[in-house]
Amino acid sequence: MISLKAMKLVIIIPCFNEEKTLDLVVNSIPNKIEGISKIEIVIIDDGSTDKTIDVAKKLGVNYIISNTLNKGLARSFEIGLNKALSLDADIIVNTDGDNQYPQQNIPDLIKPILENKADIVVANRQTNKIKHFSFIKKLFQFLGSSVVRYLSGVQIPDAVSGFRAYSRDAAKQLNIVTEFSYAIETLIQAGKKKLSVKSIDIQTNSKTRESRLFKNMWQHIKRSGSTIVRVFAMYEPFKTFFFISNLFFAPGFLLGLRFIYFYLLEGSTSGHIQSLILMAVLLIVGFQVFLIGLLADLIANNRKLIEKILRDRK
Ligand SMILES: Nc1nc2c(ncn2[C@@H]2O[C@H](COP(=O)(O)OP(=O)(O)O)[C@@H](O)[C@H]2O)c(=O)[nH]1
Ligand SMILES: [Mg+2]
Repeated sequence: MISLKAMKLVIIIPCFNEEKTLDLVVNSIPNKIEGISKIEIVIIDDGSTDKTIDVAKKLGVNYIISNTLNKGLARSFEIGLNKALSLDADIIVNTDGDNQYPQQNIPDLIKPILENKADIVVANRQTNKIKHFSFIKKLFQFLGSSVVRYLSGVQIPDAVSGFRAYSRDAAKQLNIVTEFSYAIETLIQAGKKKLSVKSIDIQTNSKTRESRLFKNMWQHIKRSGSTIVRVFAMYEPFKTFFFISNLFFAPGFLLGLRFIYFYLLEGSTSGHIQSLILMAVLLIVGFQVFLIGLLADLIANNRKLIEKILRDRK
């Protein structure tokens, strides 16, 4: 959308026990940005047990939403996004409460949206250059981002960076349904909904504390993997089930050919009971999974209609 009116920027900051760093974040947010007439800050306190709320009040941020209990980052992000939309934000920026991201880059982050060249802009942390990331962590960041790029069709280097800007229209189209990685989920949705996603390079601030989302690498990989598979299946149900169906159908089909070969060329019909039973089982299962894929595709069409209603309502 090319807007001729004054643009409003809302910055959302999900915070879970960030009393130590929140002031650094808020105080380094630029007061004035070219092309923006109003900047508002929304803190989503995710059931913090420290003094996060007091710090936020002292800093004089515009809105503080307090979750009555810890709901996790994905829910907190969604709450922030909806609040920003209800505040009539034209552009929404998400940054973290641990001051990992350089707030002075916010003008660069929103520029492609202001110029109508992108719907979503993701800051690339250039993880291969971050000194305090281990080799294994870098490797998995790279592999994870590659898988997300492949499945979403969105060509950006850093798929899990949380420092992002969203246009109002993009924010209205995103629906967070998984619990763990909204970063991956929103990218796959953006790709499937043909939103333009751009990336800009940034340098992260030096580390203020350990990542809490990243406590255990294996758990992280498992959860991210499950998010990727589920969101992909949600947007491409037929492709997903067709793939699974072929895992059964193809070997069944080959077994069938094998039998035909024996029957036609060698004239032997006996002694193939086991392989024929296996063939029948594989073909039946493959066909059933194919039918489930058709069904899932019909259900997905329904979801698309619901998403349209939600988009118009937001
Ligand atoms: N770890 C964690 N972070 C949360 C939660 N809710 C909101 N957040 C915020 O999410 C942001 C990212 O968390 P962080 O632990 O730094 O994860 P990172 O993405 O690995 O850097 C921070 O601003 C947190 O305060 C939660 O339940 N757990
Ligand atoms: Mg962090």
